[in-house]
Amino acid sequence: MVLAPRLQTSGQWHADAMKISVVEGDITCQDVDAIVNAANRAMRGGGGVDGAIHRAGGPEILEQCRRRFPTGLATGDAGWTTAGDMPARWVIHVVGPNYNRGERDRGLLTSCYARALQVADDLGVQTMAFPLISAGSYGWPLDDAIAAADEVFRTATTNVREARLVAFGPRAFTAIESRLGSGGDR
Ligand code: AR6
Repeated sequence: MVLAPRLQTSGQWHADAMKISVVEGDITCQDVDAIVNAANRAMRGGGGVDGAIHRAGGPEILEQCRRRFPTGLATGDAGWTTAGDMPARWVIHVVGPNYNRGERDRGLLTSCYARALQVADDLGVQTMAFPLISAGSYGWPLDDAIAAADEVFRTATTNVREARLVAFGPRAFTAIESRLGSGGDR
């Protein structure tokens, strides 16, 4: 599916100083300091958003993955590369739990968002865009995948000024908008 960037954009919700927002589109087009990749433990590319990021960024992302992550990355952890040809400067790669294969510890999913924000702080990132980690081929139920992201965004201590969720299609957009608009479960 090919989507124009920012087909829709919706409101802004504030959690302390960090803005939480949602756009519908392709994360590779986002003009932010860092985009987050939903990778796998091998850290050598893949399908879904991982494939799109490697294609759009070009071969330097894989080269850096090989150099920086010779043995891959643990589930729930995050690490960075530069973003090659994309508008963003950095890619922060995370490895979500594979729900379809029985990895259902929700702490591993929230850890991806928390670790991504920590790595972003290390890099001095102010604006970043996230996909819905684990909500594609790894099969995490959509509403809970959104809730996990929202919970971390609302409670994290970070210097990041904007966390933008990128919805890949109208169904995800509507679900995210509904969650953010409700103010979560605080
Ligand atoms: N921009 C924004 N979101 C996207 C894009 C895009 N270009 N493409 C897909 N999504 P997935 P996972 C959404 O499967 O579930 C890969 O093969 C998608 O609709 O990319 O964490 C990796 O290498 C969904 O909402 O990641 C791993 O092996 C979300 O991104 C495995 O898939 C995540 O879907 C990771 O599975």
